[in-house]
Amino acid sequence: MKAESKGSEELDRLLGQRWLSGLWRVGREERPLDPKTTVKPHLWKWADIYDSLVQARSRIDIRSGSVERRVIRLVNPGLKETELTSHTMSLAFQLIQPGEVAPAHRHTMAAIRFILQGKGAYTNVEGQKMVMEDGDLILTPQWTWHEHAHEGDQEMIWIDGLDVPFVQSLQVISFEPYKDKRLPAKSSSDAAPPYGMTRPVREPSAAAPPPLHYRWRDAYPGLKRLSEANPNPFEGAAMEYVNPLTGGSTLPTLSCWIQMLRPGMRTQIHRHTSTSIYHVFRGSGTTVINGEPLHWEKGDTFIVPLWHWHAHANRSAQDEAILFSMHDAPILKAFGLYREESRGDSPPGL
Ligand code: GTQ
Ligand code: FE2
Repeated sequence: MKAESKGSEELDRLLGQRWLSGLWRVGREERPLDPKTTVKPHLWKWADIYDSLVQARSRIDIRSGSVERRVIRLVNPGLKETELTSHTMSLAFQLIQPGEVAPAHRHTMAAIRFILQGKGAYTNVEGQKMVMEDGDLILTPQWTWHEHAHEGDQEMIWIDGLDVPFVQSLQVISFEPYKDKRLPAKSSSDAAPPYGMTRPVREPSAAAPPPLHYRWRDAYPGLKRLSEANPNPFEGAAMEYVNPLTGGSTLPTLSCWIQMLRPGMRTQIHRHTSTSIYHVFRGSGTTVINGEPLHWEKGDTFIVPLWHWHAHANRSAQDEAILFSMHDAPILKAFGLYREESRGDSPPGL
């Protein structure tokens, strides 16, 4: 409660005129015991996303140059004014047609792309051309030049995940279009190999570029093996895409995971101060968030806001469920703000 006495009102007014404020004006609601978020749990259905992309395909023309990307963003029902997906991350779907070029630019926001369907498109990041295949993860670290182009014959769709709201909250957004029509690609012999753990031996002054491309064909066998071995009670079999040069998270602000729930698997309920956005790559299941079930199937995307109790279940008795996800946990961990709690049971309804 704010102090209401006449003496303090006068003092508050006086302090206000001096661009000062007494800490007694801060109420209980601004100092909650538990973290409070305006981000709401939500499920976006694939049928709605796909239909929206198809409608945008014919109406949004990226050849004319007035629009640079054919992208549809997920809007959190708790963040209608800003049209953000969460308070730290934004997630979107991008569609590109054969022959199209999404022109080069760079920005202080970092981006990840998880490829959903199609063949023949590539992303050029700083001259390194990466051909996209379903299930691949491709990184665009902050302030790197990037262009997408499509040389194949089927439309391509992928997920874009960015740390836009976080970078916005720090007021450090910079965005620069590339000076030329096309971003030159290095010949494959000049390019650093984007896959795996080897790299060219360099002169001492030359910094090694981080890996940018994690292929499904490399990620899946490890995931499968983990799921047969030792699932984590809260996550099932979950693998984080790491930066092998640092041993750290996928990007400084974002951690990406690929996760398998075996048929019939139910995870235990927990909550943490990081926010997670999940995309259903395969299978179907249910996630209970603060007691409310969200039923998901292939192509759906859902968000678990921070400090919400949640647990996942694979509804099928035969098929594996695979979730791709993006988390803002690296931000919280970097500043000592990551906290996690478990209740050790599964919620009713799972
Ligand atoms: O493809 O470069 O969804 O710059 C948002 C901003 C995609 C991109 C987004 C971007 C891009
Ligand atoms: Fe971009």
